[in-house]
Amino acid sequence: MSARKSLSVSLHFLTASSLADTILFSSPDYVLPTLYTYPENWRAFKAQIAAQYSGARLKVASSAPAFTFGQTNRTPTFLNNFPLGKVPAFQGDDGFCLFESNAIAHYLSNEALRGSSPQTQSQVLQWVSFADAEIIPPASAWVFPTLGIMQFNKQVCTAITELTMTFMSCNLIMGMFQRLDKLRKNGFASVILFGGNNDSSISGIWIFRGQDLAFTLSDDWQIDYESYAWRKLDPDSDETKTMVKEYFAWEGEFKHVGKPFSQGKCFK
Ligand SMILES: N[C@@H](CCC(=O)N[C@@H](CS)C(=O)NCC(=O)O)C(=O)O
Repeated sequence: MSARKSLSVSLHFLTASSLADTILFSSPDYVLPTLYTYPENWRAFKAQIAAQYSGARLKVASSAPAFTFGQTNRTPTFLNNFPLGKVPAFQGDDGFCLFESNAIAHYLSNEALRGSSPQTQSQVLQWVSFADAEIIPPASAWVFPTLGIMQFNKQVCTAITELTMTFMSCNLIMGMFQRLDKLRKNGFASVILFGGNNDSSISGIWIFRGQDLAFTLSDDWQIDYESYAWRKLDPDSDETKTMVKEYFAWEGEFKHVGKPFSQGKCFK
């Protein structure tokens, strides 16, 4: 059989209830191989799906008291096993620790899933890499708006978020600009901090080269943009013309914000 024919690619959509079947209780709870995650984490699903196909035992710890995302993964015990503090994270009944969802899925697989020849093994790696590099970034860009995480993402965008302390807010803008360093050739932004302590907002106008918001292209760029609500501006509308004028001049009424100008920063 040619390598091409021997490979079939399937896309699996498993519901949370079918994934719950992955938990096969055959020994006391505390010695079960455990996957730490938060509920409905698609990265964890990769490992859960592999375990479901291979029959590997797996306990999913995704809620209190076993695991609380944002808390348990910051404890010294967790960080000692998983220095990045990220999930999914796996600990075997022998104490073996593993992070990175693809590695965990690989570990929980069997030969049928991993491939039995160098060719099929490489093809598995090919599709895993293909999904990470070619599918997930654009899929995230399409899915996030439907979840309301990112409302619009074309050409000219404005972003707004509510904040407490003005000095923190300003560091937030500069931190975001620093992380976006490589984007400088392709984007320009004027971001303004409005209001004072306990009543401040960050709002800005971004202009990007190309048709899509660039933030999904790098993990590092995604740290900040999800905190903001994005709205596409119509370049021909009077509202946009006024906003562009005000944001670039750092003066004006800023009607849509309703707080006084505090300070501005430009990304260029
Ligand atoms: N490349 C990693 C990504 C893991 C990751 O980014 N996990 C996030 C949640 S989806 C996390 O645990 N973040 C916690 C933190 O950064 O504090 C994988 O595929 O497992």
